[in-house]
Amino acid sequence: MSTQYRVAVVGATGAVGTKMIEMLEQTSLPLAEVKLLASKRSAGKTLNFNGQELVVEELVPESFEGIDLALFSAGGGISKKFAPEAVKRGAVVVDNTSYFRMDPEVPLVVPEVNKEALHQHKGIIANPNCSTIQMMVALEPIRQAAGLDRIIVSTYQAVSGAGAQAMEELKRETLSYLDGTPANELNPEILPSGGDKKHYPISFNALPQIDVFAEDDYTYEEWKMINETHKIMDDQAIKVAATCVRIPVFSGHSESVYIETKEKTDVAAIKALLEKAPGVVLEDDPSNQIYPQALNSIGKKETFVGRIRRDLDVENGFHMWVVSDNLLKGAAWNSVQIAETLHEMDLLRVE
Ligand code: NAP
Ligand code: 3JM
Repeated sequence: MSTQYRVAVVGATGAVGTKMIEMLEQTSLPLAEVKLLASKRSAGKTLNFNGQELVVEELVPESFEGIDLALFSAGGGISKKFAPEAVKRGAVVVDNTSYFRMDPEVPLVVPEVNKEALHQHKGIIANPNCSTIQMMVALEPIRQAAGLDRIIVSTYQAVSGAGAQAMEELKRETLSYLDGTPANELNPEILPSGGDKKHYPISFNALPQIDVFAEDDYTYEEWKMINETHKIMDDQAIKVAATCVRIPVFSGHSESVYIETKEKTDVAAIKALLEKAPGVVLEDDPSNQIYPQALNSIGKKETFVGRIRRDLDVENGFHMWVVSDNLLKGAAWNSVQIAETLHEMDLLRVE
């Protein structure tokens, strides 16, 4: 096929947007044009794309005239208002925010797991939450082989998942604390959640709150992991509980995942499955202290899995450690991978 795509990146100056640009520099998609969009504040700024300086433009509905593919990561409010404007003008939208994820008309896709759902798209495809994506990549091969009855996950999430300003906050607080400023004088302004009333230091801390609190005292981030797992695996019966924690790491989300399979299996079988699973790198050699680490995941597209052990009390219960670059597989790479998959399936168009 000779089509070349005109692509818009919405939120191009952000933590996710800048990684979108890097992923587009590496993509196999044939590109005719890349348009960078952000708020009025950034209009006129330039960003490098494949050695070329591109000027950032202010996002307006007309930005999408002539655009074939729009990658959104500028917050739910922007997606709500502008994704329909993009579709109206003939663009396919891959949206990184939570705004459309649970809409039954919108496929929620991790290509390694449920790319067939792309056939149902009506112009908008949702990219799942970063913490959900890496967990799905690790668990889908096990679900296919032995079924999944229950998942209990605790996350150790990097600050870059909360945006560029949160990364600055971690840096400022760390330097300030090491310079002698007491913890109660660090003046946090963003974390744990920009949208909540109180703010706490992230430097030298662990905050068991990501996004705001919701039903049953679970946070929205925890509800995202629960609801999105059901939708992506197309199984409402999987029991899921999540505890999401922010830690003072810049990039790379880590997760302690406990599962109970429906059928009998063992550690050796799970390792053999993950060894050949798409998008997974098995790093599991305790005798040589080999296991996934957040620092090593930075810049990589894969999900790293290790520390696989049987539960000592529950038959068919297993524990593992799952790590991935939250800005890549958790956001920018999964979005560009969705676009590449749409192209391969001849679905990168609005009917
Ligand atoms: P960020 O670093 O704060 O960047 C926000 C981006 O949005 C910037 O480019 C900003 O442009 C742009 N923006 C803000 N207000 C805008 C407006 N009124 N019009 C146009 N552009 C506007 O945040 P981020 O970490 O990149 O995250 C962006 C969004 O992506 C999040 O809000 C979230 O919904 C989504 N996200 C998804 C995942 C995932 O798991 N899939 C992970 C992280 C984030 P300026 O530079 O002009 O302000
Ligand atoms: C990750 O709308 C907003 O303010 C964005 C909040 C946000 C989200 C979200 O809900 O879209 C920040 C960071 C996410 C996400 O991926 O769910």
